[in-house]
Amino acid sequence: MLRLHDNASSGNAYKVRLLLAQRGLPFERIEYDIDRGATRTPEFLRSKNPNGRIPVLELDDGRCLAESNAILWYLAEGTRFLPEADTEAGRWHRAQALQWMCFEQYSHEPNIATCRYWLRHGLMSPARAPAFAQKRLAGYAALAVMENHLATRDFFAGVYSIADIALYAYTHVAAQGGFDLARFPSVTAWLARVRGQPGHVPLGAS
Ligand SMILES: N[C@@H](CCC(=O)N[C@@H](CS)C(=O)NCC(=O)O)C(=O)O
Repeated sequence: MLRLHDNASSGNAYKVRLLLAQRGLPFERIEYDIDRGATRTPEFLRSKNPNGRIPVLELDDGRCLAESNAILWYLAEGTRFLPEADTEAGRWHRAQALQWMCFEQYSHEPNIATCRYWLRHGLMSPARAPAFAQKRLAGYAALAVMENHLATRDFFAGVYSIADIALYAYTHVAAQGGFDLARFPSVTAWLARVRGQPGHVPLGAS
């Protein structure tokens, strides 16, 4: 059985739990206390992820795959969650899915998820305030990019795909990072469309 090295409040891990649920794939969860360095032990670094982070998907034969979006790609290949490249339109939507997943990792998650983490884990301090303000600005800029794209589209890459899953994970809890989603009506409508997909599970219950 697939094994997910996991943390219940992590949006990166939730991406994987959501796709596993939507694909109906059974899996075993192993919870890590990331606040106490549970993913930084020599054993974890040696056998699960040398980069010391969850999520990690462990296959039946013991191979381990890290990086949430790489895991999504692996699990989505050959399914409706990742467009096929067998037509020009499919090839385009597939590349768009990758484009938005790169955007998520470079422009969205480092800002919105980090603000959420700092606020929820009691990590705010006067020394951190300038970095927080900078991430808040960059997070709002990412939300504005999404708003503009979604103003004329239902989903990020043509149809519902792993690009939507990747971006949903931290956008739907952006308020926990101090972001006001009411400013982004197209993003808010898209969140509802994603929640309405068959097999959707919420972050807390997945
Ligand atoms: N780019 C990675 C980021 C993974 C990541 O930052 N994981 C966090 C939890 S969301 C973690 O394991 N933190 C524990 C640590 O860094 O020690 C991904 O998308 O999977």
